[in-house]
Amino acid sequence: MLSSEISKLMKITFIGSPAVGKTTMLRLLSKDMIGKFYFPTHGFDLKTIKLDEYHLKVWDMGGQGAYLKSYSRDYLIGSDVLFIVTDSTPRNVLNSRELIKFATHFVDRECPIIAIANKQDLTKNNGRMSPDRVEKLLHVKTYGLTAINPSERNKLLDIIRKELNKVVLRRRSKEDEL
Ligand SMILES: Nc1nc2c(ncn2[C@@H]2O[C@H](COP(=O)(O)OP(=O)(O)OP(=O)(O)O)[C@@H](O)[C@H]2O)c(=O)[nH]1
Ligand SMILES: [Mg+2]
Repeated sequence: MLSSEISKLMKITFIGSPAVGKTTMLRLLSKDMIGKFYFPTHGFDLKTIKLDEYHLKVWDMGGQGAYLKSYSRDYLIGSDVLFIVTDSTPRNVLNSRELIKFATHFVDRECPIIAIANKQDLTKNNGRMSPDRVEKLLHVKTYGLTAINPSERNKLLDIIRKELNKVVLRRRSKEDEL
């Protein structure tokens, strides 16, 4: 396989607390039906998705503690972009902060860690914070999303495309330096 082909095979990883919307994001990407019921992911789910010239392997990790602790290491290794998904409530964002610290031990130094402030359809009365506020608390680039809304598919694709393009550019400029 040519190195240019390898660079188009990308591993995208979603991690986050239970019920924040990781599987819903995966379903949004793969155009599966998005239901309102919550079925916790046991272990992990994996789908391949074609985006422009990229072949994405999207890993969706069950958020319950047992899964996170037992699989994280193998699961996170080799990620090209790591998405920390939060439901945008203060309590969950604090958990996400811990999760970011934990994950940095397992991903490459070059792997971008990006937050998704999901459930932006919820009202502020429900404790939903804006993506800017979440970004200030997490200190990582943060994008807002409403994953249950099928019309947000392009928004999520644009986020992934933008972050992958940055990864590829960084890698190319490193290669040029050699
Ligand atoms: N209001 C609202 N609900 C959402 C949104 N995204 C997901 N949900 C709901 O949140 C619940 C949990 O969604 P999942 O995608 O299964 O959550 P998860 O992060 O995969 O959970 P685990 O597999 O347990 O880690 C479901 O009832 C979804 O319908 C959103 O943007 N807004
Ligand atoms: Mg899930």
